Amino acid sequence: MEFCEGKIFLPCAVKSVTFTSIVRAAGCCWAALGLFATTGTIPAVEKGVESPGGSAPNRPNILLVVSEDNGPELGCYGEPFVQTPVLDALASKGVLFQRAYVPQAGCSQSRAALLTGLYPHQNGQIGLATWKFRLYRKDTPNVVRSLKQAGYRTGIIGKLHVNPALAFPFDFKEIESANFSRNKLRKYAREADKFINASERPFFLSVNYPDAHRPFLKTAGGLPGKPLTGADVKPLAYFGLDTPQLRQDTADYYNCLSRLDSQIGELLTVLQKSGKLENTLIVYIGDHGADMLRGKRTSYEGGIRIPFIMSWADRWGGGARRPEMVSTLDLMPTFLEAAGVPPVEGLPGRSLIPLLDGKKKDWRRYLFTEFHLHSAHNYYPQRTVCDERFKLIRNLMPGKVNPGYAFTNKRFFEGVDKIIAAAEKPVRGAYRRMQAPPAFELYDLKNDPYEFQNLASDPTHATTLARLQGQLQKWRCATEDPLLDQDNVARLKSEIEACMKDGSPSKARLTLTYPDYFLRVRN
Ligand SMILES: [Ca+2]
Repeated sequence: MEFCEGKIFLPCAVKSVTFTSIVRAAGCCWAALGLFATTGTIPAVEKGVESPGGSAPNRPNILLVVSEDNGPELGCYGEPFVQTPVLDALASKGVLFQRAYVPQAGCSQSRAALLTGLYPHQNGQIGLATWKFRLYRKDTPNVVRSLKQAGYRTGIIGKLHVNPALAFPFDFKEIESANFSRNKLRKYAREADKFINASERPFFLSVNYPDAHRPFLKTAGGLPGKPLTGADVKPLAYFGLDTPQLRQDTADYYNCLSRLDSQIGELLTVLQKSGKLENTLIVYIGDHGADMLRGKRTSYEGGIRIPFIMSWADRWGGGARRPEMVSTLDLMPTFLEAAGVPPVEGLPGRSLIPLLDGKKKDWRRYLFTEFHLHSAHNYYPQRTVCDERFKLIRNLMPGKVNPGYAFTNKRFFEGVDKIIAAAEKPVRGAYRRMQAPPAFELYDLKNDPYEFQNLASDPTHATTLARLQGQLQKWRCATEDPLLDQDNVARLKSEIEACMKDGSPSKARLTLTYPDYFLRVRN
């Protein structure tokens, strides 16, 4: 049990104004009512919302483009070998955020967070939907419901990947599979054409592309026309390693990004031809970093850092590059403000509109992320805080082996351990630390952007360490982190271990009751 400002942390007993307490207040009763009780509402989302068909003037359309498993490895972010002319042009007309993050480097976790505006530990989607992880409550406020209630048409093309899907009442749904085989790539733009041109009412459309998820397909649907080979590139810098295979992996990852770029080009052409481009707020993000060494499923920059580009006709832009730390948790407040919809109270994110309009001079000094698990293969909870220069990772099971290390390395990088063993000492140390993390990892992102040197034991950084530890604890208390209770850390571990069969997790055997005890009253 940890302490929050002099009091023992007690889930549900803490009566603050945070959104989580709204969820919990219902959740405490909901424990008696059963999971996902359909009775009752969460008042925050109802207040002040227009009736369907509401007619606030000049409400923009909102187009949210989400790519799969890629960090900011694009031309406009300075990546030298990849070809991404469409996204580079979008950035040159709009705004590019240089330091953008997701709250957790996993697909369902990231997507649920951006749609609800809540951290995974607040909304319950802490692992993959395909492994039974889910929102605590199906009536959790979300951007789809809010915009729909305000009269927006709502559409999604590509996968949602959040449980339960019915929590997100999209009017239009197409290509609901993940489509990792990259079938019918032209269908994305065709379906968007149908939806965008179906009505003059404003729309919210989320288009979710399969690239650059594994497998890294060199070509699909004839794209890219001239694929790169390993001889054309250098490995991603955060590997700290260089082999022909890693160069080939990097080349094929870039080929995925080029294909993605072409598809986004087709989508933007559809929007332009509809005549609605000028009144559409466009946001492009990745759902988390690449499925590479020290990438996806980690709290390193390769996992949590994403590309983030915004464009809204000529309202901002001219290729502005913003240094502020932003999160995909900022999207829901941004979209609601753009649509003239009152904000949902208690959300941790902030609208980007006042910032970009030049009306907001102060911005967050600290940004927070987390990790729980992906599937049942890799439970290793972490909490992270970044400031302008430093980053602190707190590992909540220090001394235990992180199963995520072997999961990634054996699955996709067979034999890489020998390469790591022959690498320079800081690189070897980084991989060893990933495998068996200490309680704290402190990195100087200014001088060590790829996180090879842990400064947590360096006395010259003791003040920074203490400051970030304090900020992290303050945030965990403010957001009512259920893993402040070490019993919850251990109980979820037990549930995960109980599904093991013949040395591997079995989805069929997995029973998850964390939505109950993460919110349970303790007294
Ligand atoms: Ca993903």
